Amino acid sequence: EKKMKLEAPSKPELSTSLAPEHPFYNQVNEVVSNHIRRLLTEIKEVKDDWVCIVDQGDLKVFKRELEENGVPLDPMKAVCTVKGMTGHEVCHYFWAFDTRMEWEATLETSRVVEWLSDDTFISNNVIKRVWPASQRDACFWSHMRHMSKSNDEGPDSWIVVNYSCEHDDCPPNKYVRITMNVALICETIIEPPADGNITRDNITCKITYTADVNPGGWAPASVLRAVYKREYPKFLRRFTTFVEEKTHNKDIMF
Ligand code: 6CM
Repeated sequence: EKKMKLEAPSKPELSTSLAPEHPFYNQVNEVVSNHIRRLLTEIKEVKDDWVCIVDQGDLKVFKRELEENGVPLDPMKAVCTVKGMTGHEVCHYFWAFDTRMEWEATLETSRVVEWLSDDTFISNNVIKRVWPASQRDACFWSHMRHMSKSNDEGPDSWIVVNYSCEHDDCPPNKYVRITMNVALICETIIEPPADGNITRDNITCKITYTADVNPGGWAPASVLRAVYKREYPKFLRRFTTFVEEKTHNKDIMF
């Protein structure tokens, strides 16, 4: 079974277990491709208008100030480098529903609405209330995949996307519905040891996290921006510490 999984993704259309006739198939592939394209082109672009709001060396958070009819939409981006874990492991835990509440500090509750395939599910997440705004919730699909490589030399990469959607079993009725387009892309860098035996000491993971969140209605910009500045670095620290605890005494999942 393992061997099948390793061989299957050579064709891009086969890199998801979602069936091509599934109603979400085209959207998932399109959104994932856009994230990958955005990441690849941004590397080449000269410094654009991202402003660094947190710099802790191994962890940096950037934003672009954007407002629409008084609603702050600031796109966020964070880069974080962690040792001792692979991109596959980091993506797995960002995607995995059963452990989400162990690291998610901004959620009050989270439930699965529907499994679409073994790499994609829809969940409903109620976000803790932020005073003085009304409480929010979100409904989004979470999808994880291995990124196919253009050459054998480059780092191995994985991606998770959380993208807002609608679902009959998740109507927006109790809370203000936020919408989002979130991606976590991880590259695994291996420094090959002289003896050829790779341990966690030889592994570094480079995480790029992007979040476009629309608070879905009035939200005081100053409060929201303060929440973002505090919560995004906190999330990345807490989440990567969680992955480290989960993986440090387990076999490496490449
Ligand atoms: O990406 C993160 N978590 C994911 C899995 O749960 C998922 C969730 C994203 C939600 C991000 C929105 C948080 C916004 C919180 C404030 C909104 C309240 C408005 C009130 C205004 C005053 O992709 C980690 C998310 C880390 C969040 C900082």
